[in-house]
Amino acid sequence: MVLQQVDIGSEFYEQAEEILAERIAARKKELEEKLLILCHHYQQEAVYRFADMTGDSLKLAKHAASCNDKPYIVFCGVHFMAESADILTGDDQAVILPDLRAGCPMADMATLDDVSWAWKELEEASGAGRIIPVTYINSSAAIKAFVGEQGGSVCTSSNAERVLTWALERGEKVFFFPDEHLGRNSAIALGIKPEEIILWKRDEHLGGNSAEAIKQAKVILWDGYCTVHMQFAAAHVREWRAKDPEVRIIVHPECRHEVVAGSDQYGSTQNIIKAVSGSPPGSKWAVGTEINLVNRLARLNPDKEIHSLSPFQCLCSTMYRIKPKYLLWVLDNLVQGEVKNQITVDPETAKLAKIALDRMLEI
Ligand code: CIZ
Ligand code: SF4
Repeated sequence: MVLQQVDIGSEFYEQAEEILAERIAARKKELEEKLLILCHHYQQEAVYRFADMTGDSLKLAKHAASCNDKPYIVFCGVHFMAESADILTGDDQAVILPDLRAGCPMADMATLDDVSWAWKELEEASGAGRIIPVTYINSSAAIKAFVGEQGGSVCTSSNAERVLTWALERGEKVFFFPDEHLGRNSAIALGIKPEEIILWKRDEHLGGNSAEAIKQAKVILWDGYCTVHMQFAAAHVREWRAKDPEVRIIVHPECRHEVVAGSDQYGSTQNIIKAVSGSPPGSKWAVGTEINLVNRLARLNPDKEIHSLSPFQCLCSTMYRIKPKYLLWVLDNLVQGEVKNQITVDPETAKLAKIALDRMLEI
């Protein structure tokens, strides 16, 4: 069933920001016993300030599962994150996404049909070699279920190298999706030769590769990407180096390899926060990730100089759809006993997807 965001009406649309904030705070108080509000690091401040817990997608999903006395989990993030939370939480907990249009373009670049088709072609072309699928957590529950069924694992941007190592110990090749760049950066960090890493182009026969290239490959990368992190370029790295030799450059591994290679360090959102917050006063940073997180780091670390690596505002526009008016709309409905925008993964898909998530947690 495809859910569509309904019109929330002028009562919410035309409300002033201060009024929305007051009403959200009041609703939160009323629902206190039953409600958990989770906010991803890329959320805007007007929403983030109401979080009971903040974090990356996995930390938030695990936290929701540990709060099994909370029947209402309002997930301020994107669709795949709410799905992961639904998979890990109990049947008596409802996971709610305040605006159903908050999807992740990267996750949408790997549909189950396309991946299953590519898997079939790849198995035929690679001969007897066993292929292990690895999916980044930024993928649909259906894709995670496919991976669970085929003996593979989920990974996050914190553990991609560890999961790749695990997969290469079990098979001859890894099929990694949906993010080409996290896959390439992790494979190169593990010392896999560039000629053993190939790109699978979604719309081409054999992904645009020869059967021979597939036989030689160790890592096969889906051609998905993050529209936000693709905005960071090697030229930005060079410009910062020329402008200020003292600046440390830290980027997310969803950036192109040339950006990661030019940086001083790279890591997941959690690792970026740790590195920047733990650096000595006076440190200077250029950060290659989503602008809401960069601005928050700057505000929380006034003793440091913190900038975006890019001269433009690299905003995740789908995360940005979670606005205070949508948060208030779901809370108002909860007070009246109505659960709006619930994200549910069907039990069979959830069971298989959980196998792939549990494998990651064991690795
Ligand atoms: O898993 C997450 O939350 C994402 C999208 C990135 C990260 O590095 O935390
Ligand atoms: Fe998806 Fe990129 Fe937005 Fe994360 S920042 S939700 S990967 S589009």
